[in-house]
Amino acid sequence: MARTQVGIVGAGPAGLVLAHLLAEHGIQSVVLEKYSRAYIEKRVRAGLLEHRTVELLRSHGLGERMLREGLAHRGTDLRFGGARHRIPYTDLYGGREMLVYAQQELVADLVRLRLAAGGDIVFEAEEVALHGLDSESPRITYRAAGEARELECDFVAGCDGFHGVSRPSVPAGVLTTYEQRLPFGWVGILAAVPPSTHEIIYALHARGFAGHMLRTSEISRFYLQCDADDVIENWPDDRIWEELRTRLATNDGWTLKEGPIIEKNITEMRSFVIEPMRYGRLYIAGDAAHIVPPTGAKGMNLAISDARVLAAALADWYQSGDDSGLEAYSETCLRRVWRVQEFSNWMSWMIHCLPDDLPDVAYRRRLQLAQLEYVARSAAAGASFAENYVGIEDV
Ligand code: RFL
Repeated sequence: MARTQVGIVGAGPAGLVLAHLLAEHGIQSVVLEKYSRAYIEKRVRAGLLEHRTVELLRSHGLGERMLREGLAHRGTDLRFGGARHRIPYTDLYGGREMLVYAQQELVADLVRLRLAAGGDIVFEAEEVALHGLDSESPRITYRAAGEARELECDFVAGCDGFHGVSRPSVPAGVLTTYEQRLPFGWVGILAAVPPSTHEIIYALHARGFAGHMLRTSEISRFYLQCDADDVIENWPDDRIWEELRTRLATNDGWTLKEGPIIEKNITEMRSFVIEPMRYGRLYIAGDAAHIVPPTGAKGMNLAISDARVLAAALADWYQSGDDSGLEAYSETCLRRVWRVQEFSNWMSWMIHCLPDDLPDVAYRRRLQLAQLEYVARSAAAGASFAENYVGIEDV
């Protein structure tokens, strides 16, 4: 049986950042990833990095390409009632910028750097199963390259996303689950067209939310609010462009650049948290432990934040036997998780068209406008938005 110090399930942002940070402390790990390297390096997801995420990656030598190719961002364009309102979040939050850099590019960088440093990542690891999590030497069984394998560890890090095996490996009754499904979804598209904006657009229109996010100078990302149970077959390309034109329109002559759609899908808007984020020697991080609706662009940032907390706690344990960081892991992470839950929930309700069957919907729509006006016009409200959006430093 093979042995390592920390067995990491999942090569997403949480698992890969954790492997890097542990290696800096001389702690060995093996990362077990269900899919191929080519697949995870092409999987389109997040794109907006908080200032503290960028600083973490940069300060650990993981951000060289990200800093070269990423697009720095200093403000957001909030649209409602046909007017645009710029929220200069960098000015409102101590000069901190955000960076647009696609998640799959970051994953590709983290994989390349890990392998170059001699790190162990097993791709296409199938049938991963966790055993003895309440003992001092948990084991992971899996199949790779056609053979059954077993890995003994001191700790298991469950970084395998929302649909992984780590969370379901915890015995029933240990975890408390909190969840909410929002009554709308997002049609997300990637189009081969230069951006029509320098800054991310969030627009509320009577027909629903529309968002224009950025990727590169040739590729743009757009989102449209749809029904929670809608299917992508209802969204031919013509309808998507028509809705984007209508919902993003302003009364000052702004125009939308259109081009071929290269990818489209529907994302559900879900909030989910488990407590605690640990069981015995299993520590759960990232989407495996919590999900936020994509509105606030927080999921990947939160996943990397968990990895940072876990790496520091494990380093203390290995260096001096101090287990206080590990004992506090769940509580430390959950403080930020709930701050981000509240922000993502607040922003989601502010920027989506409320469904007609919601109780008191007429009243709530008026409140929503009052809220948008306040964020757009008040420096204090703008500063609160900025602190959360750019990434609150201490929670
Ligand atoms: P990941 O990225 O899902 O990685 C988990 C890894 O585990 C593997 N895996 C397994 N491996 C072995 N055995 C198993 N049984 C396994 N099951 C799964 C998976 O293949 C995968 O490689 O989780 P992690 O590391 O926690 O990272 C979380 C982020 O990926 C996620 O929160 C973000 O993508 C969310 N998100 C955004 N986050 C941001 O910070 N900024 C954004 O701008 C942003 N935009 C978004 C988003 C998510 C979106 N979708 C797809 C819901 C936009 C969208 C549309």
